[in-house]
Amino acid sequence: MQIKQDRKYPIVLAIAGSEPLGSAGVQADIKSISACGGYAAGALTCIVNENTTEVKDIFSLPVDLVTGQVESFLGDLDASAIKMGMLYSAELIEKLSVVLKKYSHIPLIVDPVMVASGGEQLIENSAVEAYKKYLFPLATIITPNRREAELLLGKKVTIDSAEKDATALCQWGNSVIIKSIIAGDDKLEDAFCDVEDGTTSLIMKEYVETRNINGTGCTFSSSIATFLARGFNLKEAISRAEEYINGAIVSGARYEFGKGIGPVDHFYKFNAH
Ligand code: PXL
Repeated sequence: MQIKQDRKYPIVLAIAGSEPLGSAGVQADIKSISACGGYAAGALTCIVNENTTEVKDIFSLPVDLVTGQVESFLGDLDASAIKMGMLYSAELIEKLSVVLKKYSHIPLIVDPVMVASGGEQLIENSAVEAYKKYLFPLATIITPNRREAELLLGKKVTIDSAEKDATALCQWGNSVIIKSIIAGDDKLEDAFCDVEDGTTSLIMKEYVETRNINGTGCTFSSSIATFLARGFNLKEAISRAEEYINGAIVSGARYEFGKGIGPVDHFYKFNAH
C-alpha cells in the first residue's frame, strides 16, 4: 500500500534545562507538549542536580553545544513554535538570540526562568539584563511569574498594579502573561497583555492547596507554545493553556511525591492511575 507522506507535525522545540525528577525543565516541557497535542523536541542547556527538597547544583552545557543543537535542528526541520526555558547565563542568551533572529517567523515563547518554585535562584545575575536586550525583542510572548516580573521591573507587582506592570513588560514588542499574582486569601490572578491590540486582562484562578507545583511555569509556557503551534491565536492559546495547567495542578494535588515540592499531573486527561 502506498502511504501519502504529506502530513506535518506541530513541532515544538523546547530549549531548556534538565532535572532528574521529571517535574520541571525539559522533561516537563516534553510531557506538556505531548499532552497538548504537539510533537515534542528538546535541546538541552544545562543539567540541574535537585530533588523535591532542594536545588543542589547547576551544570551548564558549553554554549557552542547549545547553539549548535538549535542550529542543526532549525536548519533541517520546520518548528511550529520554540519555547525557551532555563538558559542560566548572559552569554548563552546573547548567542542564542543570534541564531533565533534567523527564524523570526516561528512563534517564540520565552519563559524567563529565574527562580525555582522553592525560591532558589536559577540564573546568573547578569542574565536578567541580557533577557531584555537580546531575547524579549524576539519573543511572541514572555511568561514571567510574579517574582520574575518583579526582578525584571525592579518593583513590587500587586494586583492593583498588575495590568500596568503587564503593559510595561510589553515594551520590547512582545506580549506577556504575569503568572500567579496574589489577589486575596484564596485567589491568584494572571495578568495578560496582548501587544497586538494593546488589551490587558486579569485571569482569575482558584488557589489549590498543594505542594505539587514544581515545573508549573515550564508546563504552562510549553502548553501555550503547543496551542500556538497547532494554529490557535494567542488569546485562544492562553485560554486553553490556563485550562490545561489548572487541570494538571488539581489532579497532581492528589499525589504524594517526595518530601518537598512535587510535580503536576501532566497526563491527567489520559491516565488510569
Ligand atoms: O521550574 C523552573 C525550572 C526550570 N528548569 C529546570 C529546573 C527548574 C526548577 O527546578 O530545574 C531545569
